[in-house]
Amino acid sequence: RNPHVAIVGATGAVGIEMIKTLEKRNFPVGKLTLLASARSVGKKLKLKEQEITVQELTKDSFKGIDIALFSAGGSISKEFAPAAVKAGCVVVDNSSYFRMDDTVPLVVPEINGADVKKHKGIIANPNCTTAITLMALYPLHQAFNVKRIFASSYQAVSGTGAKAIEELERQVGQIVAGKTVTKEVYPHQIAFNVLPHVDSFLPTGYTKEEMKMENEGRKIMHHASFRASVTCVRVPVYRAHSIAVSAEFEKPVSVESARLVLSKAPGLDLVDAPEKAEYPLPLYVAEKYNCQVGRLRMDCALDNGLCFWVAGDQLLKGAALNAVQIAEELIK
Ligand code: 2RA
Repeated sequence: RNPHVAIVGATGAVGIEMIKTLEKRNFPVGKLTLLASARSVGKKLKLKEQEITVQELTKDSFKGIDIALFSAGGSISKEFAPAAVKAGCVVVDNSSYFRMDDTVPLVVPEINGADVKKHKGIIANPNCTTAITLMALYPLHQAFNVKRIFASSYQAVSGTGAKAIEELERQVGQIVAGKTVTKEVYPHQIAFNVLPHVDSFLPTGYTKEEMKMENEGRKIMHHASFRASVTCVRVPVYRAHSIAVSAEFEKPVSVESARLVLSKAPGLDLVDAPEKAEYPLPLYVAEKYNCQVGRLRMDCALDNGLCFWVAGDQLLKGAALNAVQIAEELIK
């Protein structure tokens, strides 16, 4: 029989994309259960013209459910994922809570899809910035053995959730109308600004978000010595992340050899003709499944390094698409 699927956090920005992605990819859903907090109970969402009413998430919500896609924050995953596993469910968790747990595979299917089968009930989805970056970095690693990267991210407000998307929209309108700008989500105005502050600061001066690239990259690429120095920046873009990367390799790399590797990489399109002003743009990569890479050039400050620019939809490859692809691996 087709699996009974639940989505925890169904009314959030990622949850809604999960429903759309299940439908668009014709995932064989036997039944869909939508779970959220009490304030969302009664809302109706559609899967293939079938209207489904959101139910309140409880510890008993998982009876008879085969796969539960979680995207409701780390505290909800911490509290409810074990109960879901106990009820016989396999959890695909988009939060950061279980990512570094040794018993939990952390998976980008195009990279380490085989790790899905090692699960003990929970499989973690990587941070969106990590997933999007690795879609270009991993093929290059396979060919040239990456040692370390230096990167800066340009992260869409969708990464903070629906309220942040609304904040950007509201602030732009307030500015255009000459009104006072109001802030509810970010510590500073995000419209016509950039914030070098994603997630919380650590004693080292990096943020938690910035360290995810190295921590998660090591686990996903099975590359324990991988190093990444990253600055994560929130930018006034709705739903696609972009990352500027300088990567240093063990084996000699060239733009031509890198281009050849990237042109064959799964889930990635090479958009690299700067002379024609063609390079990945977050405004246009939004709502696409594939990530895009461009601006390839030899790094002028590294002995054997390559610079590139990679962009991808934060709600899709950064979250909902990757989670559904993991679910697809589960039912293979
Ligand atoms: C962000 N990567 O963009 C984090 C969580 N989605 O805010």
